Amino acid sequence: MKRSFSIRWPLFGLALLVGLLAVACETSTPQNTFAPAGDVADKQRQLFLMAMWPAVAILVGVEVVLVLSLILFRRRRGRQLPKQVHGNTPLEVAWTLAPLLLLLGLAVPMVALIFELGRNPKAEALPIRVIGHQWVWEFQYPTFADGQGRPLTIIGTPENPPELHIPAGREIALEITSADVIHSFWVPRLGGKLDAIPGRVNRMWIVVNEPGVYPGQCAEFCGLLHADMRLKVVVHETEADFEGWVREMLSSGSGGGR
Ligand SMILES: [Cu+2]
Repeated sequence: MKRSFSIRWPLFGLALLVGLLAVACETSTPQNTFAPAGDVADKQRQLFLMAMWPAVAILVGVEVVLVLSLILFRRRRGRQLPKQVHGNTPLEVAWTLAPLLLLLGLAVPMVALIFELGRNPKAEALPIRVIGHQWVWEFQYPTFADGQGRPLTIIGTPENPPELHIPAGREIALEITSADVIHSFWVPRLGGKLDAIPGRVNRMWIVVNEPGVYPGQCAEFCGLLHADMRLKVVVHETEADFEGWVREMLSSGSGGGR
């Protein structure tokens, strides 16, 4: 009888999938959460890896035992049915205690990290208001005002996304809100997403240690031009560089209130 099913196609599909999966290992991409450039993103990555590696070890361990059992103890001609067993107290106690201990062990550093990430920004942090609009971000620096006392304000357009300038090494207190619908502020290399909700201020702190430019985007579908609701975080090497930018913005009048 001719076989209509060939093992070649599933193998080919598997190889293709593994190849595609391997492409995701590239870490030099601009919005990669696995290439953190700030304290918050780095701690979030630690949290993820702390949960992932034990899970990978358990998956591999269980799968190896499963596959070996399937092969070694499969039904063979002439082989007797093995002795049938029901219940094994030491084994059952072990597989109840082991996950319990593992979870408790993971909970201690994880809960501590979650609290650290969720804390309020420090008093000396630089406050910046982030306001989501359909479909552009607005940034206000309440500590820097123009001649009329209006805060330095940066707002872009969907074609020309705004830049959020900050100094390296200093804690930044972001106060995130929205003027219309729900948006989500996300700069993957600096920290996780936080929703921008009308009528509510969500707070988040970030510290960026490496000067550079970090792209981000709205991460909550907010209407037709959602995909264009981008931003760039520009991190200045020193506080003096940053203040130079602030003065330039205020004197050119491009920054003052809308
Ligand atoms: Cu959006």
